[in-house]
Amino acid sequence: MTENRANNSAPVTAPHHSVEGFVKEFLRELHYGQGVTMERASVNDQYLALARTVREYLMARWLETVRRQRDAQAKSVAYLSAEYLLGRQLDNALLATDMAEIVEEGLASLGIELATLRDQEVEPGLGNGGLGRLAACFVDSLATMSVPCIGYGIRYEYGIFRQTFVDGFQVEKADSWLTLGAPWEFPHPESAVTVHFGGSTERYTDDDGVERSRWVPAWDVLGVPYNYMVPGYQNGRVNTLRLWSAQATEAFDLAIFNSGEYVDAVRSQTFAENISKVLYPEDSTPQGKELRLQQQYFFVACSIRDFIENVLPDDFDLHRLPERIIFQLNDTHPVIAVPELMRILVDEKKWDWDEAWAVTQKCFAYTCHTLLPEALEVWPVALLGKLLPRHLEIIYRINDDFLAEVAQRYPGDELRLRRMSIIAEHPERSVRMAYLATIAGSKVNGVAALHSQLLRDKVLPDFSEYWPDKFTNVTNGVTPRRFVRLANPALSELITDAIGPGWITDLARLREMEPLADDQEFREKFRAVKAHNKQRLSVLLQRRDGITLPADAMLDVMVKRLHEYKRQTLKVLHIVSLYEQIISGELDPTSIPPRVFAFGAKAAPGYKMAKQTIALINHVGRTVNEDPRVKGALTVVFPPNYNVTLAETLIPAADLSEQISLAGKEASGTGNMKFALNGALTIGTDDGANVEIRELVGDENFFLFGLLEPEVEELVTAGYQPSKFYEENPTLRRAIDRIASGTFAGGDRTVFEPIVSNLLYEDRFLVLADFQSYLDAQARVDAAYQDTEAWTRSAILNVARSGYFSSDRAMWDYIDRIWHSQPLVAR
Ligand code: GL9
Repeated sequence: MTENRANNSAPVTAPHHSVEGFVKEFLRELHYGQGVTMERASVNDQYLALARTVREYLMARWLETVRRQRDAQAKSVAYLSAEYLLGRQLDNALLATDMAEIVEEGLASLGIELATLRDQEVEPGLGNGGLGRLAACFVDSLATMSVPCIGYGIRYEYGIFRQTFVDGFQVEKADSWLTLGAPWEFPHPESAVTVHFGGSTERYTDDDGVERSRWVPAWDVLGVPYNYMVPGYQNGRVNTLRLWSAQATEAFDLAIFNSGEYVDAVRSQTFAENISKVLYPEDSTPQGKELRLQQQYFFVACSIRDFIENVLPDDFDLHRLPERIIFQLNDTHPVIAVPELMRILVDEKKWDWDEAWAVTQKCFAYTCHTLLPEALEVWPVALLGKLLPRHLEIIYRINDDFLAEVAQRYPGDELRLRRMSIIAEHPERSVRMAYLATIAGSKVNGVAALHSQLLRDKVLPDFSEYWPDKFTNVTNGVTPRRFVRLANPALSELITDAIGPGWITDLARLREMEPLADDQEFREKFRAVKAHNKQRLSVLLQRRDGITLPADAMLDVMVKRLHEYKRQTLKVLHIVSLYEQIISGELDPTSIPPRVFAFGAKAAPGYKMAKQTIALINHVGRTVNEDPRVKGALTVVFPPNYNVTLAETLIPAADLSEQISLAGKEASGTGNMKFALNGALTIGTDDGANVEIRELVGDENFFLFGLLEPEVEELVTAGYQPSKFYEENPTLRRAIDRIASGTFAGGDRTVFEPIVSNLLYEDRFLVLADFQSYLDAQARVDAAYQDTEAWTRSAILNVARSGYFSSDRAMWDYIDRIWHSQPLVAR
């Protein structure tokens, strides 16, 4: 029947690629889609009509991509990620279709400004930070490289919270990103998938007389797929991102409603819909929340079912599954997919255990994104057994088989067995998801060279000894489309004028700019670009937050989640120390280049120390900005609600990028890459991808400071005493005393007392140990910035030598080292 339909269907074509073609389609969308006339259309009507029009230009490519992928029977990547921090869609779609100029002109002819409509879009913030943004960069790259990929995730009704400040303290507001319409999504309720939960397992004898286990679940929900286009850059490809929304199987109990119990009538609906209601705003440390485990199982169960039943052909022999799919596990969040696939093969398809395990092992690969032990997800056995009893049985069996193998290789090594068991016994019997992923995955990778090394040596040493070849590295990358071409049009034009447009899809070609660092005229143009971007930021901050940026100051930026290991506190101590020196008359404020310190950071709502730090930054900022003695030498700005959209204007304006985590704690970082690519110099520790950035851009174009990872280890083992550093360093002591004195809290000494005593008596992340080294490096920054030509030269070299950090390169590395899949066209 489908064949018949296919034969009779008319080809899908895009509207004409011209101003007239666009205007006609836009008006049609406004009239027939939005149901308004031009005269009556609100900005939102216009935006929605525009989005739908641009969508039409992508539709033929999308349908064609899906068809070709089906026909080619190529191997696909299924990226399983609980987060996709997508950012706004309109500009990216305009770039992919090369429609920006046509649209701008077409709208202008109707008296509409494209920029106004652009600002109407609420970004889908379906992620917390680096990990979610990385997933968005990866799917962008795969589409641009014509590699078959489906991104699977959750369609959270509320994404990452909107941050506001009340008296300098963070207050969270719900992110209702869907309320004004969601023109980029395509719901498919007819393709909903049922997902089961709870209940128990039972033994039974099947028709062939074989003893088997099966799951008798207690309740279920529906997973409704919402498809999103992932357009490749001007290559005619559009991949799919499929996000799942939870719905009740029986939404509404009419009998209960009719008896007047209105709340009870929708109870099961509310319960089910809660599963995809909201993104967990946690940074790294998981909270043992049942709902979170429900979310994880919900989306992977939907995704595996979808791939097997809807993407693969009907008669597909699942023994060949590894030829068609690799499920990439983005951190441990989707790892419950492993026992789920086993359950399908063993319980539903009635395969032998060993047969199923052989296939399953080839279908998964695992990326670890952390080094913090507290961030490695574990699920209490009691919780897992209650929610997913059959999966728990399967995990036990995987563990038993694995430990039997280990025991054979290391006879009598009881301790090793206990160390390597998927089941931890203390402090509570629980399932270590990273171990399960490592055992099941064909490959395990870290996200920067140093991180992968530490992963092998420190986090999973027994496993890397057991399977040395299983471990590999893929250094992260960022998409040059969004973070250079779209975010920095002025720089893009300068680069394209110099070396042609090839860099947009082959970022290593930025190297061709290297000689231009020595070209005086080019340097002037490069500075003009920076100045332009600062001006653009200044306009945005004024309009967005009423923040006034001083002109002609160095822009020093620290944007990332607020976390102790990232050490925003070190940055604050630097500012306070300068302030202290100025007001005591030691430092002439006119002797240093004026600086703007810009922060952007959200704190997990339950993370007290992080929230205090936000307040401290805001309060220090207020004091410093208002003090006439500072003479404008220091300005602190902290626009609330840092997100992808703000990053796109902030990063291109930056002179200095702060990447100051304690060595050995930041797995990679990706903001660091975005800054370097946009011509900021980095002040940073020897941590994460900073190591590789410094190697590539050259020592002389990077401000390194701080302890190295082995030195951190050494100091901690020897018994680190932060108070010693406080006592022995008067500059440090005065900065801390200044905070303790209450100066920044209207004289109240209690407000920031927890931060002060944490620094003095605990300081888990060695802020005080690295303080002097950081100050020295900042003095080198000041000196370097005074030599404008040399600074510009370094900035240009940062751009020219950072092409390696394209997510396209990262994707080629995954293909070569992990997936062994191929693009549909030759490289
Ligand atoms: C993270 C790491 O902390 C970062 O160093 C890394 O760059 C990214 C992407 O690999 O992954 N892991 C993690 O849990 N987060 C990261 O940013 N946190 C958030 O996404 C909030």
